[in-house]
Parts: sequence; structure tokens; C-alpha cells
Amino acid sequence: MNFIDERVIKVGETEVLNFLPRRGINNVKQEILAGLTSPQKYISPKFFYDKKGSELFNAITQLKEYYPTNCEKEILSSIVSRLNIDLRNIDIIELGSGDSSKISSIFRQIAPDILSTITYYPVDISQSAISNAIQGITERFELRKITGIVADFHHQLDLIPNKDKRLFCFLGSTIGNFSKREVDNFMTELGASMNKGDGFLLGVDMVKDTRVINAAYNDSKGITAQFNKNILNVINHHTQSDFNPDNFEHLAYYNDEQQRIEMHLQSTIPQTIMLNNNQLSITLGKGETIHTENSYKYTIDKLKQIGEMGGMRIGGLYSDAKEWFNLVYFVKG
Ligand code: SAH
Ligand code: AVI
Repeated sequence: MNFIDERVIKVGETEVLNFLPRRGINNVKQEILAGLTSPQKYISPKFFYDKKGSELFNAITQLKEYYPTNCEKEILSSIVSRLNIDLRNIDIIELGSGDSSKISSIFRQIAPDILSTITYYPVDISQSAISNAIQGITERFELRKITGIVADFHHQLDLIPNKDKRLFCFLGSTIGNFSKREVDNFMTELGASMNKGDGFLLGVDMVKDTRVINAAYNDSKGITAQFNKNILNVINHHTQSDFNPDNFEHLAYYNDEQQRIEMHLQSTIPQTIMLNNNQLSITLGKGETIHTENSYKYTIDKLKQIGEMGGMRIGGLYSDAKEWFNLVYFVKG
């Protein structure tokens, strides 16, 4: 996450364009400070993903309790023939690409003569994630071209290259971390940028037995707790603040009414935190929380609704054997 110097980074021969500084470090600071001074304090989950946070998320995907990754990989393992789309000369744009392991599963199913006509754009807020992923992809696949894009998809979708034939991929149920308003903005903006016939492959975690969901966010190794607490180190870095993660506990529970997991950091003591180089302070009572993430779970009805927001119809719906996760293929009408 590098909000300071805009530049083109080279990973071997591959270019990575960092667009984050265009938002301005002061906008980012203001965004964080506004959340920390709200009645219910909150931090956007996009701040989880510094180098350490991206590594911790990858560790989460290996946990036995964190079912979404395995369910989605099961579906992805045979997706290309089921999608039945012409991938020749297409641009594949993967939003929130992380370690790119899921797109790799798709590339493995594409014949080399077609793969060599495809351009891949991994888009992520984490520069370290993009750089590591590019190394792995270039070693294993002969694509036409790869260009990495470090950007915030809430604010910078318009910077993504536009050409006639594009397939957007948004996997891992990262859309579950969006508020209702963010989903609306995102789908509207994405839909407006798509050309008729373009595709959007979306991975979503579905509503299910709440015990399964709660266990996924309260793993026995405490990796999710480390991931949650690490956000405070990221905030300290961006806003010159003095949060001590040891003074907080991980709290994650399913909110039935909202159909979402909520993650919070709960203060274990009464405390005062100095923010923005001592220019601002906030207090937290013992037991008070900072809300760090929502992870909405979806239903088929909700999926239809979000497609409509972007002027897309559902062209295909694919589930794992337990029907815990869905891949939806939307087509722009
Ligand atoms: N798609 C991968 C990673 C999911 S984790 C998988 O399924 O395993 C969520 C990813 O989205 C992380 O890599 C994180 O860095 C990225 N991300 C989160 N918020 C973002 C934002 N606002 N803009 C761009 N990328 C973001
Ligand atoms: C990236 N995102 C979809 C994950 C999720 O399940 O909401 C992030 C995560 N938070 C805790 N564990 C994993």
C-alpha cells in the first residue's frame, strides 16, 4: 500500500502502475480520521492489506475453518469449459487479485495458443501482493502481456484500461466487504464502463448455517485475530498514530438481521490514542469497539439485484457441491 510516490515499478520485464498517490495522502488520512472520530468508530477493511496483512490473508485461506477459498477453488477448477466464452484477444481484469492463485486456476484450463492472445491486468491496493503474483504468473504462463495496477477500486475504477473485449473477475467474495452503498456505486460504475457483451465473473459467499460462518472468522490458530489487529499498525503508519494492538481483542460474530459477519477490535482497557502526530486524540472505553470489517453473505435474489444495478444479466451460476459459494457470470446487456 504505497500512497506516496506515483511511479511505474518493474517486476522483471513487467510494468506495475501505482495509481494510489493520485488520491492524495491527505484524502486517505481524512478518510481514516473521519472513521475514528465517528460515534461507532470504524476503519475501512481496505487498510488490512499492507505487506504483512496480505501475507496474513494468504495464511487465512489455508485454514481448515476458512471454507470460502476451497469452495471457490472447487468451482474454478472446471469453470472455463462451463463458461463457454471466446477468450481469444480478451483483456482479463482481475479486481482485488491478491496472490492471483485463483486466476492461475483459470489460466491452467486455457490452451496455450489462446493464452498467448490474452492480456492480464491484476488490480489490487497491495503493491506487494501484485509484485509477488506477477512473478509467479510470468514463470508459469505465456500470456500476451501483463500489466499490474495498484489502485483503490472504490475510487479509481475509471483508470482501468478500456478496450472492446474485456472479462472482469472479482473473486474471493471481496464484494462481501462492501457496504450497500459501495456495492451500488461499484456496480453502477463498472456497468457504465463495460461494453455490450463484456463479462463479469463474481465470486460470492452465500448465507448458510451460522456456525460454519462464525467458525471461519474465529479460527483456532488465531490467524484472523492477527489479521484484524494488524490493521492498527497500518493505521499508525498512514496517520502517525500510536495504537497498541496488544490493547485490543479480536471480535467476530454473525449478524443475522444484516446477513453479515462483523469484525471489530475491542478495547481491553480504557485508553487514549494520539492521532495525526499528536494533533488529535480519541478515547476508547473498556469494551468499546472499532468496527473493521463486514463480510456480507449473499442470496440468489441479492445477486440478481446487484446485476441489475450494473445493467447486467446472469449468464451462468455455478456452485460448489455444498452450495456454500457461488460464481456468477454476469453479461453486460
Ligand atoms: N481475490 C483474492 C484475494 C482476496 S482478499 C482471493 O480470492 O484470494 C481481498 C483483496 O482485495 C486483497 O488482495 C486486497 O489487497 C484487495 N483490496 C481490498 N480493498 C481494496 C480496494 N479498495 N482496492 C483494491 N484492492 C483492494
Ligand atoms: C477478502 N474478504 C472476502 C475476506 C472475508 O472473508 O470477508 C477477508 C477476511 N476477513 C477475515 N477473514 C477473511
